[in-house]
Amino acid sequence: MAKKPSPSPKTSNSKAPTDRTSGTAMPGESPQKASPVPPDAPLRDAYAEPQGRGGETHQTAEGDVAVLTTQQGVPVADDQNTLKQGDRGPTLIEDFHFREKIFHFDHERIPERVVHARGYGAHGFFELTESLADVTRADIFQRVGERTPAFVRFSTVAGSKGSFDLARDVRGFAVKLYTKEGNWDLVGNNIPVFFIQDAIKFPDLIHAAKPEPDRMFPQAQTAHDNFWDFISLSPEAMHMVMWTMSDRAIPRSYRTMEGFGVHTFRLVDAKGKSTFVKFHWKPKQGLQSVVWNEAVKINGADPDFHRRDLWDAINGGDFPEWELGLQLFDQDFADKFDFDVLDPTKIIPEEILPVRFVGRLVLDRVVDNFFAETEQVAFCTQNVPPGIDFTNDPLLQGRNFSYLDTQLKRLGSPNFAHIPINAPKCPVAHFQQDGHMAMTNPRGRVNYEPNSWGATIGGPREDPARGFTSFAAEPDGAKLRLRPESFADHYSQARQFFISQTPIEQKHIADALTFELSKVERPDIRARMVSHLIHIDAGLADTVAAGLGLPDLPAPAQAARPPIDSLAPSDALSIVKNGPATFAGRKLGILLSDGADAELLASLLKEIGKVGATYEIVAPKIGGVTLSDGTKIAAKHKIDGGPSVLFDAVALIVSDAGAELMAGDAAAQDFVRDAFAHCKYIGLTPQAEPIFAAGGIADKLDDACLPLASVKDAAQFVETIAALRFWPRELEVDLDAL
Ligand code: HDD
Repeated sequence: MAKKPSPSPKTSNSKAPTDRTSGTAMPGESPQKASPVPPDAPLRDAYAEPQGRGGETHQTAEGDVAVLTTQQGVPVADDQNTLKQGDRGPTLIEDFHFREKIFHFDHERIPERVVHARGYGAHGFFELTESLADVTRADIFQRVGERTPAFVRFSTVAGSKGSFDLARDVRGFAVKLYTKEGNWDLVGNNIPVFFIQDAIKFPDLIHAAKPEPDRMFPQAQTAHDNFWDFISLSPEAMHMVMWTMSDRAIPRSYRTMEGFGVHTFRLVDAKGKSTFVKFHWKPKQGLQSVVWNEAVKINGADPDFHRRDLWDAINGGDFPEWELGLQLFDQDFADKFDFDVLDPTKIIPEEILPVRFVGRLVLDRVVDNFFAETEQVAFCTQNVPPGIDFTNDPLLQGRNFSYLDTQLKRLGSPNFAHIPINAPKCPVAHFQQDGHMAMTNPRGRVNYEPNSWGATIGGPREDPARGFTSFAAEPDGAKLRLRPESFADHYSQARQFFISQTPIEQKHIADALTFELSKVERPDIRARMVSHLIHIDAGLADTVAAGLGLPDLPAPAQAARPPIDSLAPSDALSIVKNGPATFAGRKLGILLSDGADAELLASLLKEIGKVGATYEIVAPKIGGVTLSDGTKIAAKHKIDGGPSVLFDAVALIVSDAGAELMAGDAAAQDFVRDAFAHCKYIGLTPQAEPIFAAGGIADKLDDACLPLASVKDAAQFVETIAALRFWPRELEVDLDAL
């Protein structure tokens, strides 16, 4: 808005400023406040209380209400107006309260994480269910039943802090365990392998995946030239690409994904004997993902879908839980295994080496403050307690170097371990001191060792028995800059992953590759990618090539080592084969109209409650509906705010009149069409038929469109929807044509 030259303070009261004379609200101001201003009223008369403080925006401390103070503890009298010379300024730099408030605001942001910027955390505990005293001295694994406090942060990798939750991406699964012998950070992902074998390639991988540097798009997605250029030039990435193009990269919830430590680590016992270990987190909730078309729509309907899901589940007392599983093996197994156990692009199939379950991780408390906890939490792969140790996996070795640097950059001080979320919950005693924001400098006269000040004031001492000792690994050979020959097979396990999927999961992988590569502008990059797929599965390569409209199938990429095509499929790699057994923890969307059958609704809600699931009511108006028995029920969503993509299954309980009204509503049509296209189970009263007819699917209803004709049907419906999706629909119906 144009400003007139400022009148002198002396004349300022005689005439209201131009901005204030219209009687309409200025931006950020409520119309009610601005409307009483007569055209030429002096500012103070119009806006101030008799005391001249600025009207009803002041809320003063009375009774038990705390007094607002500055950071120095000085009580504040007026937080609405800066200190001015006269009514209309200028503002005085003497106003220390204003200066401090704005200064602090100006510094509220810290650098977002260079990767995994968008994340969400929660507190909980780890409980040991089986002692590992025979293989490790790690304190956390000694006493069955003992609980160790935990903080977990889930994340996407590529998107910025403000990006949407359902990007096609790897999910971070970082666990901080506050053990009695120091913090253990297991900084893993929901995918057990990584794109690259050596940490020196990490900056290139991430540069290629993030938005392209000149245009700064696309945000939070790998569907662009740079990513596929890099990937198609890095055959080692092929195994992980199979995972990221699968539905694993669009999980339904953080609660329904697995976590993996990825690398081979070591457990070390009191005598220094080492056992190799791979860590797994298996969700009690079962595995579940969404489909791509649904993910795209969820991002619009609720960009915070995963955050809200975790928040609601924990606050609703439905605490997510994972079992900690270990694959333990010795050097002999490592020597005989088909691949190098130090290669982070390889798994050890569970069928070859079963997972031993030794504990559970439960998340039972949301954070008090997102910034203080989720944003400031600092994970470092090198945080391990005695009894847990590293291997020479070159990716892990590089990570151990990187994370500490990152935390200094992000949190701005070497004292980031003093921040409560990062501070160990066991005693800490050392001579490190000072630096920015030091909170817990050592006390006393002595700040060095060795010293001769004696036990009382001399400070902490080393403990060769309790202290961390590294496993005494023998050096492997000469100093070289090369990739071992044993890391050279890039396709065999990619193929194994693909053939372990159900047909519908294989179709989703082919669809995802076709979609992503169709966003790549350069045809040579598309073709180069297909040249790798030929080694993974000929049918997959053909489907993607046809989907992209490649004129010819390219020649196969040159393989550093001929792929093994005899690896057996592994059921553990499929999501569909590892889904839940009940609808527990899932959400039913119930679309209601006025006149909906009250009895039927009551019995459906009862059944939903019985299995430990939740529901949300969707209705034409947010005020809710009046049911057949005259009772009113509030809605959680208006139809266009509660599309069916937000739910695991849907039910439509409507009256004839209600259905007729909804049939003409595009949002209601989308509600049923999307639920159908995403292979969801749908419960419907006979009256709902016109909505399906308007959505163009009345003649396609199948075995997963279940009648809700009477109260008796409710129990059967809730039992059936435990299957979550009716996949045959996608193989039988051309859902793209809907
Ligand atoms: Fe990393 C963050 C997981 C390789 C360098 N990484 C970060 C987070 C997760 C992972 C879950 C987020 C932690 C949080 O929630 O705060 N990273 C992995 C996995 C990898 C991996 C499973 C391979 C197996 N990372 C990796 C390499 C490097 C990094 C090879 C560098 C050499 N990662 C970082 C980082 C980040 C990070 C730059 C960014 C923010 C942070 O550390 O705290 O240091």
